[in-house]
Amino acid sequence: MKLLMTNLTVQTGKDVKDIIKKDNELIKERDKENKELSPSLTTATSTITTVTVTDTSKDTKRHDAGKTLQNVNIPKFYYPYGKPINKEETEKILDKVSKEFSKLEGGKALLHNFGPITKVINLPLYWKSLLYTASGGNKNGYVTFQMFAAMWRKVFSVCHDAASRFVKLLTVHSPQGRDYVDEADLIPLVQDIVETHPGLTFLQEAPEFHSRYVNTVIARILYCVNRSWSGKITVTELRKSNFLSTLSLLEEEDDINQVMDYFSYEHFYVIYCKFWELDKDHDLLIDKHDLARHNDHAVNSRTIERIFSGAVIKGKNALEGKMSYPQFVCFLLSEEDKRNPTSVEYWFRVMDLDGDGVISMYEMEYFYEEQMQKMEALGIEKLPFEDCLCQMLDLVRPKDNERITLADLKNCKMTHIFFDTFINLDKFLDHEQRDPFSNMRDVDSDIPEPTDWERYAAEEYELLVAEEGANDQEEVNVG
Ligand SMILES: [Ca+2]
Ligand SMILES: [Ca+2]
Repeated sequence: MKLLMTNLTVQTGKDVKDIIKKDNELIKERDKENKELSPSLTTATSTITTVTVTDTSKDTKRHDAGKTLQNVNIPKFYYPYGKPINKEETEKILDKVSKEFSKLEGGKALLHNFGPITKVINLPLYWKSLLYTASGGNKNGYVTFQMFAAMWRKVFSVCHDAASRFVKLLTVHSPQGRDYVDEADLIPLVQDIVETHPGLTFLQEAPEFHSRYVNTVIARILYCVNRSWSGKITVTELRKSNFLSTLSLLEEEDDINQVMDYFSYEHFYVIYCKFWELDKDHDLLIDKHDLARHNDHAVNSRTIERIFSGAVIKGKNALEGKMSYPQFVCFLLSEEDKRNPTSVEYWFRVMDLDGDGVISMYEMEYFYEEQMQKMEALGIEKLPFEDCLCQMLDLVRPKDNERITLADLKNCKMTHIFFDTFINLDKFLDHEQRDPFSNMRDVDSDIPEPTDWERYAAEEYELLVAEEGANDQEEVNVG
């Protein structure tokens, strides 16, 4: 079947007609053999229908051929939101769930009873809080089978794939009927993970850390998934991301630190410690002077100014010249992995001073000036701007040599070097001393190499642990 599809795309006119004819006969034959086509076969066959109709819309004769094919009784095959569950199946599922409820005292399920219920309906374990909340558990204090069944029919009869179900479950009680998930919607989900994941049991004794962990995870989710920067995660964004598959992974992986995307406790620990160092008064807000101290003033002051100017961080805090903790999470992720797509956008916003969508020579010079001053102060031989510019144009190879667009930078494999040249002197000098190709990722390798962020987080974690060990030793000695 696959072969046939490939042929169809390269053939035109008469050939297509012939193939359709043959295919038509083939389908009839198969229908005879087996009335119920297997799902994969159905999909493949019907894909041809679509191709035919699109390809021949201008040609009546060929269009007729398409029609002939459509007249064949082909079951619906295209389910952009997943295949709906039929009535019979729904009843079966609800029957199973009902049995689970009947095991409970008074037929009432609390959140901790939702693990088995979630598994009975074949959903990933950590969807349990979603199901509980969507059934009215949070409001009511418990869920009855009737409440669950009402929710099930409301959500699962209209949403048939994981992403749309996820959004619907989180927004089912929203009065306006939203089609996106925001920061606040995700709190109960991550809170439940903190409370019940075996890899976070040690946090039971430190509830004060729960909200910090929850905020970190949610900031990371938005950073990676919410590609539109709107604060509203849509079904499409969710589908394009790896978030739901990562969420399923939590169930199989007891060591949460192995789940590097979003959930790693070690990553959280590093981010939070870095913030704690800067936030001297611990009000969970930092200003530009605090941020400037990050990594021993490695980030240029012009860059810091830009971050606080409203180019990157927005909202009430930003107007008051403050950066919130979730905003710091985005900063650190961007600063430590300048190859991440969100990071590229982050630094592009910083460097595009006039917001015209391109980085001009003037803008590069503005940021490079400060690098030159720093090099002078350190007594390092300076690379003149003209030479630096040549190097950068060579590195990025923009479509237009006069300016650099976001697309140019996204296409470039060494975008991190470009940004560090203007933003971070330490890293710039580091790149200068290294062979620029030495830390390029091996694209052909099967094993995914750690990202710059993962590498940074692992190193920092080691350092922090060693520091803590030394402090403990000191205390023992003093004691
Ligand atoms: Ca503060
Ligand atoms: Ca510009």
